[in-house]
Amino acid sequence: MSLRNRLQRADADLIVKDAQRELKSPARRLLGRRILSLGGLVMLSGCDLTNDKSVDTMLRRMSRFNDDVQALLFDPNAMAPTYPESMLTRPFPFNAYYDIDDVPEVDPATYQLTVGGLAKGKRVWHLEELRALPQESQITRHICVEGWSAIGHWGGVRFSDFLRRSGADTTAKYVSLHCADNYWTSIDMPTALHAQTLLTLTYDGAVLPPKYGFPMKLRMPTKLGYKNPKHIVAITVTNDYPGGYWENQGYNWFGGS
Ligand SMILES: Nc1nc2c(c(=O)[nH]1)N[C@H]1C(S)=C(S)[C@@H](COP(=O)(O)O)O[C@H]1N2
Ligand SMILES: [Mo]
Repeated sequence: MSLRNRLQRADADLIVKDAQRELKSPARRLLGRRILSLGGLVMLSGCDLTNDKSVDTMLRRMSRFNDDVQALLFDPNAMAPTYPESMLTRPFPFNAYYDIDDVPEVDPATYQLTVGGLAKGKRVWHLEELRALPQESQITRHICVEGWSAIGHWGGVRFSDFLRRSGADTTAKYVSLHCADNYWTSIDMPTALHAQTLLTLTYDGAVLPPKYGFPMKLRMPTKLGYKNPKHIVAITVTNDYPGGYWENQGYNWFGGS
């Protein structure tokens, strides 16, 4: 093999490794290992991999393909692990796309949560109304792709309950969530309706503090950290793919954990 060919080969191996990382274990199990050859990837993605842009396009297509596989494998009745209080991580880490000094201050007196899109029930919610709904609590593990995980205790309203009370069309594909800090993400409807998906108003038995998302964080133990939005101000039910802050920069959209 010439040096040039060897270099190209090393590149190809790196690309396959990247793709393997994108296409996480459930997808690998489903498809078997053989498909993850460079030739297989090229065939699946329809990209020729002659430049960085086509590699990027291929990885994005693999990621969208991975979304479909994860959606197929998602079991709405399977529960994420829960933990005893003795295993709580203290202090629970803070993370956002900015520094802790820049956490948004949401005024509870004027705060409104709006529900838009494919919903024909209650459109505007005030904090007191959310607090008056039946509350649940859970101790689950939050996993951040930046390389840490932590066990926390959240309490709040079952999101499926909230969506029904808002008259949401639960046959729609997506629920998008916009935040007071302009962060946004979106989730698939089966996850929105999962029994452990909670619109949380408390952390560790007290009102959710600003750093953890006051007045509320949508907590999904079946999804990675970046899919768990804090400081939500608007919820939209839609069939149009909404993307997300990190998702639009290449993070996998389904983001299952
Ligand atoms: N509004 C908003 N929500 C967000 C983020 C953010 O920057 N803004 N970051 C996400 C990421 S990457 C993580 S890991 C968790 C961190 O939540 P925590 O501060 O409660 O640990 O919030 C998620 N939700
Ligand atoms: Mo994260």
